[in-house]
Amino acid sequence: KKREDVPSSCCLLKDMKRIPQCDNTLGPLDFSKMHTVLVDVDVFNCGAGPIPQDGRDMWHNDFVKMPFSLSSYMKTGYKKQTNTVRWEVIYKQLRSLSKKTTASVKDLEDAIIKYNPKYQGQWSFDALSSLVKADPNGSNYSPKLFQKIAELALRLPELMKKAVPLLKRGHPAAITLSQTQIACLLANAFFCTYPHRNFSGPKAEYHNYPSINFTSLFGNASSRKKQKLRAIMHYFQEVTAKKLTGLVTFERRCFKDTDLPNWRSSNKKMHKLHVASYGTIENEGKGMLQVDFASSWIGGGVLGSGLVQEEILFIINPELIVSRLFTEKLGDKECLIVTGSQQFSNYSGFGDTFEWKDPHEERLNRDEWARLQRQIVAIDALHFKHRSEQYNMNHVTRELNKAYCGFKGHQSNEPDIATGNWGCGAFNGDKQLKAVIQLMAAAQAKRGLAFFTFEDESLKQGLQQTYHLLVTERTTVDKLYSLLQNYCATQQAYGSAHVDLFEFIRINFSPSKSLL
Ligand code: AR6
Repeated sequence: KKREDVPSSCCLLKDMKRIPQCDNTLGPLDFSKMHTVLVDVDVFNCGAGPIPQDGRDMWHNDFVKMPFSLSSYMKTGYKKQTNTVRWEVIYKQLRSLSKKTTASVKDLEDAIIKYNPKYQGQWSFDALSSLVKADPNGSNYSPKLFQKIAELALRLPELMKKAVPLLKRGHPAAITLSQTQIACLLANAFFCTYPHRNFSGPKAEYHNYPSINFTSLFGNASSRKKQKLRAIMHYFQEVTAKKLTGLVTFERRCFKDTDLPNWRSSNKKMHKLHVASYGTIENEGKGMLQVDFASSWIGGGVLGSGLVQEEILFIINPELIVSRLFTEKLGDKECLIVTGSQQFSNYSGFGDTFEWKDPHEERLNRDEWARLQRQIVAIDALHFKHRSEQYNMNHVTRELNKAYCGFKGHQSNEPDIATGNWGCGAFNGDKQLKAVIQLMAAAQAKRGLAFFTFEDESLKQGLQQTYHLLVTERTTVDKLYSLLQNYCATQQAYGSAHVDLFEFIRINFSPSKSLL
């Protein structure tokens, strides 16, 4: 048989279920104890668009500490130091910057340092300067851009009247806000205005949260930084020039032990699978639940030098970056689902070859809550320093549970899932093992998988054959689980001599006739 003729139980890409086909009615937009809505729901439900919900500032451990809070002070003055409300300083700086006919990177730096004086001489802006200087046309920077971002940042007190809750570990909760509110929050991140967010280390108040102020994106010039900044500049060009109409929801899902399957005794069979070596999660997986190969610190190195799957996703959909403001580090049984974020940029390459290509024309429809029909789930795989660490059932079970948290839907009619080599790049996972783990989690969650191998042709063939065998043999999840126990034991026994998991499955599960 030719390789292409391998028997396959897989389905075609066109047979995968996408959001528009799911048609789950949402009903009117509503808030609850678990769902904070930062726009006025009555006005929104009347069709008058998103306007900010009234409320008051909360300088409290359960909420984002806003730079305009009257409780946020800083010391000003030289000889005689006085306490000044932080926003007064920020306002003065950003207002005068926004009025300038030309604003340079140095002007931006001077403004930022005025309300972050501790970092004078420490924060570098060389990546931003080299972008603006070296390539004024191709950089997506335009002479008035910094002024426009400053104006947008200054609207924070007017746009964010209601306090933003933190999505804390162990507490399932959701936040819905408008794209305009997100743009304003990100403009503040760009100008590094968030208080208490520049320190790291175990004693820092936000030590369990990702960074949000953009300072780390501005220094350490490199070609990666340049490409990332081009995308960010393009985002700000767009959001300061065009009216944004949509909403976006960020939902933290947390599972209790009792919500998790008993993998040892699950009789679920394989669900639908499509495998392709061509295509990407974000393009060919449009309309499906798209997996973000995440860091437990959501967004990973997006504000630093990282530029693999998660960082690229966040750079082309910058609204995702705002999740770093309020999402505590993910625990083992948690995920974050983002519904409605907009893609602003197209790209080519990956890692060092990544390049910002051109503006993305968004063609997705919106749901009843004006959210674009794009749903992304962030699940963080384990990071294995040594590949051999992963052949251990505690780790395998952790990964099964994590994938299940991401895959298990809320409703009966949910889209299929677009995924691929989750945990198998920066995190060093075994592609075959991770593929089988995701197959088991999808079977348990009863959702189809579109699996993009990212040009790995042999993984594609192997996965198709393995899946065909599992389907024809009616293999259940518990059988696969106990096979993985044997597999891990074999791996440990063999030490460095690697045993191929697909081969191991073939030997163990093939019908006896084919073994003769
Ligand atoms: N579509 C499909 N497959 C892809 C795509 C794509 N768009 N991009 C990459 N791949 P990696 P990890 C494949 O290393 O190992 C970040 O810093 C490609 O084969 O991004 O889970 C996070 O913040 C690639 O090698 O994911 C975490 O800290 C493989 O997916 C950390 O990396 C894995 O991509 C997560 O690392």
